[in-house]
Amino acid sequence: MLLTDEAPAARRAIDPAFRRDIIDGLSRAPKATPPIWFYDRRGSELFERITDLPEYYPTRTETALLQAHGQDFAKAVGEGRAVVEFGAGSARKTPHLLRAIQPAAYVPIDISGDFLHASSAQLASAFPDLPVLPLVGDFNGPLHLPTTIDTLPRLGFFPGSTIGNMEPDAAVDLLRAMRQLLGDASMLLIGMDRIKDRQRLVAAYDDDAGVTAAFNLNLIARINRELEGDLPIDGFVHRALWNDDKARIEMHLEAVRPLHFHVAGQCFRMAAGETIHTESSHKYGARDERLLLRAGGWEPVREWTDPDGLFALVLAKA
Ligand code: AVI
Repeated sequence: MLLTDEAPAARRAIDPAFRRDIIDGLSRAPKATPPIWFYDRRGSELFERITDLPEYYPTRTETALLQAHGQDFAKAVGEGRAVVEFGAGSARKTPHLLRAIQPAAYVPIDISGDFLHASSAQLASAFPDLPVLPLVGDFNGPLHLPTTIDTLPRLGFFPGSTIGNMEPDAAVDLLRAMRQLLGDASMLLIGMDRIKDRQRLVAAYDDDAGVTAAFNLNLIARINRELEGDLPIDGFVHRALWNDDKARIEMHLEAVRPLHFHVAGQCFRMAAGETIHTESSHKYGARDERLLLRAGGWEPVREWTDPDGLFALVLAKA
């Protein structure tokens, strides 16, 4: 049962926050833009392709954990909760959880409305008795849950190690905001990517087929299309590197020659070799995970990992 009152995508205005974030990001030194702007329609499709790449272990490892431990989740979480998924995207992993815990409602939240509505419709037809209440929005900002779930205890679901795309202080703020949004009786099931050898990490963000490079470079196409930009796509290359000090993968767009371009009427210059830092993907050790959750107001209660310890699903209570 799909319940939605959103306007179709074609009628939505371009987000002025995109303009602000890109102009601010290109004006600072070093240049850095927030990763949320990767996810236009093409970016979301490219991300789906990334999740199927042989080098990109997080998605299949987390999916296997969700498939394998359904009974454990049901026992630990109980029936009749409203599942609130943060950054639902295509929600490909969600059916495993929904089947296992039999929730009373499902609220997928995502910034990309087109994608969200398509995946919500699919889920609603696979679970005809489940109220599916999609919410288009940025989970980093204020959100209002549908009033229909007011009386239900909530389970926040934040898979995919998306928390890793935030700086640790922002991650703590987000966990606190989730705690506030979901309420006292809530639980949170969160996916976190573990620290592992550098080679494996870098390969996951710089695949042989070049899909992650296309995903990164798509930001330039989006800026040109939506913000009257004239950045030369062939003036940039994709870079992925492991920053060991900060325990994170960084993605950059590196200028291959001196560049001079415009965005929304403003002029920018880059030296050859200078980069735009487009994404960080922080990785956490087992103790770091728990520390982060506690700092965010959540008490970890259980944890599931694969035999190689690549990825962890952590269940926490408010
Ligand atoms: C969405 N997020 C968790 C992905 C990650 O692994 O940090 C985004 C991504 N960027 C490049 N590949 C995947």
